[in-house]
Amino acid sequence: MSDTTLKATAAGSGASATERFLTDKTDVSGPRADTARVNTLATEVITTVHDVIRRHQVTYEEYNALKSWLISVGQDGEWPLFLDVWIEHVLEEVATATRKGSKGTIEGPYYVPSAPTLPSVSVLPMRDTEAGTPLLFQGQVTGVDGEPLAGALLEMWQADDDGLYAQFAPGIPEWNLRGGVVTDDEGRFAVTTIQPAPYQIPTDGSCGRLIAAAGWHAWRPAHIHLKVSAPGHQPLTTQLYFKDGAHIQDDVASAVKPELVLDPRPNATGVAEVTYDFVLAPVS
Ligand code: MBD
Ligand code: FE
Repeated sequence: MSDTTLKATAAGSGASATERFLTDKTDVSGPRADTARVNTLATEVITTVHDVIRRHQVTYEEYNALKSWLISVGQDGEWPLFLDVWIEHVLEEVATATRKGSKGTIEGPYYVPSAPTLPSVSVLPMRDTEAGTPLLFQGQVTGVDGEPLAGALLEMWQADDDGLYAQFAPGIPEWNLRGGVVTDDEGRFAVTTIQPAPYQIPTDGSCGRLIAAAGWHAWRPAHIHLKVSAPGHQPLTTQLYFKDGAHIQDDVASAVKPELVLDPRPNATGVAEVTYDFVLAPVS
């Protein structure tokens, strides 16, 4: 394969994320939102834009720059990225405000369902040459009364040591650093993985252009994504971060919470190890 085929590009990851969303999340046969609700939300969004234009005396030049940028977000396939980076954290806050159990955070654009399932003690699928510091991640899944949840599914996905996700960047095996770990009879799991690298929003696409134009930075702190599910319980979508990691205080996606920060320590064999338990709320 040539260098260009293997290069991660904004348009490449954007196209994959858009395709993923259209496959998993758009149920065209589902119920339509009711007219009153659409009227309320659409009117409020549009009038909020009107207010911004008046308040800041927005010019035609700026209006055309916005038009051109909105068109390019779609062309780059970066709507999933844009929405999950700048909007999803408020959705998550509203959706889980009264939920009991572990705190969660946003899903982001790179979840893929039906990853290979793995036993409770596993190595996350990785290349023989996988770069990065090994990490032993272990814990227990329980309900809110402390009852162990045997056979819970702990889906994990993460970036590699280059900050790239399998299926959204070229040249990485399909299920690399992705898997669904099944908890044992006591709800426990122990997974060997690597510590992911921080993630940079692609600088060569529309989201990158917005970030550069506004003088922001493009970084998410290193994180491991998880979806924890068990029958009779509400699934938990979360991410875990690393204490003192770069951008832990200024995540571009505003998705860090103090409850989600790991502090791995070397174990007797010198491998970084951390224990983190998940508490799932019952279905309401
Ligand atoms: C990511 O890896 C991510 O987790 C989010 C939320 C947005 C962009 C990239
Ligand atoms: Fe991520």
